[in-house]
Amino acid sequence: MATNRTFTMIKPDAVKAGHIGNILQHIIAAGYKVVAMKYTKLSAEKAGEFYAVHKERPFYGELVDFMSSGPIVAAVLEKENAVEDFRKLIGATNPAEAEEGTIRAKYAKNIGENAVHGSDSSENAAIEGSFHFGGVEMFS
Ligand code: 3AN
Repeated sequence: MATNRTFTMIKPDAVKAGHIGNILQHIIAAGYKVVAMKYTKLSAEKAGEFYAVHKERPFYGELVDFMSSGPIVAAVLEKENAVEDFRKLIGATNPAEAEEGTIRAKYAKNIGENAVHGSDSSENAAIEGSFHFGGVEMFS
């Protein structure tokens, strides 16, 4: 089943701007089933841990500050070809380059505050899902 799951976060910029409902509607309309979901806030420490792969990148500090700046919605989603299709649904990292109609084109502010996260592989989806949810919080 792992290959049919991805992990997402609606980031603090999109939550603050009131886009939770519209983004969830977009995701559900694309055929995703919610396996787990929570409204939560990352501490700076937890955000740093989540984005540890980017530790050496120049934007790491900014990214950690931003991701711990306000509440987020974290979710595990299920659909055939979940990871790849979700990356298409959200669009490019930089919303200025995101295809029209994608979530980032519609709701993201800039490359740093880009509205949503989507896992880049099934392996990372499983790691990221377990970071936020215990097994008893997932319902397939
Ligand atoms: P994606 O989220 O599309 O997989 P990654 O994994 O390259 O993109 O980057 C993770 C996060 O780091 C992005 N979602 C974005 O918030 C932030 N980020 C990436 N590139 C930059 C950048 N050049 N400047 C500021 N923040 C960035």
